[in-house]
Amino acid sequence: MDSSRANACMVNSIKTKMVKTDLKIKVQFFCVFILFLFMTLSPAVSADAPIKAPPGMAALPLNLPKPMFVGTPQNIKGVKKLEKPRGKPRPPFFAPKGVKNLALGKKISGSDEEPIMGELKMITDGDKEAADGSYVELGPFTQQITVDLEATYDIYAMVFWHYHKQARVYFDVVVQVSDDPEFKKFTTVYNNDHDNSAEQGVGKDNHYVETSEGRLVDAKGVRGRFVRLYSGGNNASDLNHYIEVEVFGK
Ligand SMILES: [Ca+2]
Ligand SMILES: [Ca+2]
Repeated sequence: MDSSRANACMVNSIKTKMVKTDLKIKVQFFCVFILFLFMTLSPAVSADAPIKAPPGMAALPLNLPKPMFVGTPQNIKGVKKLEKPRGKPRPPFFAPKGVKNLALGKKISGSDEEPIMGELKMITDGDKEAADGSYVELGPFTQQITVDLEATYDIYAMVFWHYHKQARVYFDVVVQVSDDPEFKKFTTVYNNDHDNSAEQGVGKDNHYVETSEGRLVDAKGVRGRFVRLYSGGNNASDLNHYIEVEVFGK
């Protein structure tokens, strides 16, 4: 082999090496790019993706009060059939588009018209905060309050707050809907009175810990004008409390 051929051979070999190195860099760059894409996109995929509303439905227009405690409360013992706290925000509740809180500003009557603290009208005044001065304290044992919506509506959900300054469980929580103020006929949408001590029938629903999210009950479109809520004391005392009751329908 003469020297010029040897040189040409060497140049070719260097060129091939350069092309290989160039390809290697491109492959490395591509891998880094894919890794970058994966890292930036994967949290959005793994986190709770927003749940899409079914056609014609929308999430309830809820406006929640400030939470007063976080985490799992430890001070509640000996309550049977107690629901485990979710530990994360409640998923959206979908109802037909256009539902609104029909209870806001509506008249309240009940078994204790002269509360120990506060006034019944505070139950539908829109204030849902946990502070002293924002809740109504009713007498001990079984008590009921009734909201008059002033017209008959299709009711899809109720959200109610007994108390949320500290973790509490209220007993004999029964919710009924009726078209007549005497409740001769009614539909029960929630009942956790497992021994019928409130005499509204034996319920199968869970006990639950009150939080700033309130208790949301699916009313499944039941028609009615009057909404009645019973309770029979709580794990801390025999007294009954309400901060707010919302009734969503149209
Ligand atoms: Ca209120
Ligand atoms: Ca009971």
